[in-house]
Amino acid sequence: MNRLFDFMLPPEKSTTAGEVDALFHFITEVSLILLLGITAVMLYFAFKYRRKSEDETTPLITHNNTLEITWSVIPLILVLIVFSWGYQGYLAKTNPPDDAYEIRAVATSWLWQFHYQNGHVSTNELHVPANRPVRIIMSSDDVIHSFYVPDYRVKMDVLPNRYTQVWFEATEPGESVLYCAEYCGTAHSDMLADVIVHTQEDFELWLETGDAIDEDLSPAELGEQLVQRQGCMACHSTDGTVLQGPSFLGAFGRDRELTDGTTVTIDENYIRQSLLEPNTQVAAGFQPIMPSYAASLNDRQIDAIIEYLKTLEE
Ligand code: HEC
Ligand SMILES: [Cu+2]
Repeated sequence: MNRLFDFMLPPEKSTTAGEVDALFHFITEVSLILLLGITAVMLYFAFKYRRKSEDETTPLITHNNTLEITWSVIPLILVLIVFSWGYQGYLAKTNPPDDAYEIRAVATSWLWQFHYQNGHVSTNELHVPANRPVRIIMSSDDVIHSFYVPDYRVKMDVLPNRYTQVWFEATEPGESVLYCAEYCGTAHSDMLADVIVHTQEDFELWLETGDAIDEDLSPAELGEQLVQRQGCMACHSTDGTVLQGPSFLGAFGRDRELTDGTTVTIDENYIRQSLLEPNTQVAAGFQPIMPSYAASLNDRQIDAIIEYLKTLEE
C-alpha cells in the first residue's frame, strides 16, 4: 500500500506489520489534518479580528456550549478509535496462534543464541520458516536486552530470571535485521542478528543439516567464518585492538597471565577451555564476561577456530 508516510517506514515483512502501519498512518494523517486546520483557522481569525481602529472595544463572550461540546466530543471519538484499534493490535500481538513454531532465544551481552526444537543452536542468526507463525520464548543471561525486528514491527524486552515472548509470521523468504533495543553496555550497538527466512522445505533442510554447508571449507576458513558469525568480534579483534577481551592477533603460542596469578601458554587446550568454560581461566586485566560456547560449538568447530587463531600471526 502506498501512502503519504511510507518513506518513513521499513518494508512490511510480517503478517501483522500492515495493521501496525495502518494505525500509524491514521494517527499521523489525523494529526496532520488537525495541525493544518487549526493553523489555518488561527491565521484567519488573527487577520479577521485584528484591531482596526483605536477606539474599538471587544465584546465580552463568556462561553459557547455548542463549540465547547464539539471540540470535546470530536477528540474523544478520535482517541477512542485509536484506543480500540491499538488494543486489538495489542491483543493480536500478545497472543501467539496455537500452531506457532517455538524457538528459544537467549540474549547475552552482546549476542543472541537461538535453540531449536531438534537441539540445533545458532548464534546471531535466527532461522525461521516463511508463512508460519513463529513464537520466540526469550530470556537473558545478564542484563535487560530487547528483541526488535523493525521489518516485522515487533519489539519485546528480554529479561533475566523470567521468560518473555514475541511472535510473528514472516510473509516471504529473505533476510531482516534483529536489533537489541535496550542499551546493554559497551557493545550494545553491535548486538545484531540476521533473521533468515526460509521456505518451509529449506527450513526443514537447514534444521537437519545446519552447518553442513561448511563441509568444503578448510578448517582455518571455517574458523574465520565462525568467529565472524558467533559474535566473537563484539569483544575480540584480529588487528591488535583490545576491546572487552584480548585481541586474537599473535595470541597463539604467547604466554598469558591469569587473574589467579598463574601463567599459561595460549595453546589448543587453553583456547578450548576458554570457549567451553571461559570463567575458569580469566586473563589478567579482563572481566569474566565471555559467554560459554559449550552449547553452540561442536568439536569440529572448536578445532576450526583454533586453526584460524593460529593463522593470525603478527
Ligand atoms: C561478551 C564478550 C566476549 C565474546 C562474545 C567472546 N569473548 Fe572471548 N573473551 C572475552 C574476555 C573478556 C576474555 C578475557 C577474560 C577471560 O579469559 O575469560 C576472553 C578470552 C578469550 C580467549 C582467551 C584469549 C587470551 O588471550 O587469553 C579466547 C581464545 C577467546 N576469548 C575466544 C573467543 C571466541 C573464539 C569467541 C567467539 C566464539 C569469543 N571469545 C567470544 C570476551 C568475549
Ligand atoms: Cu542487548
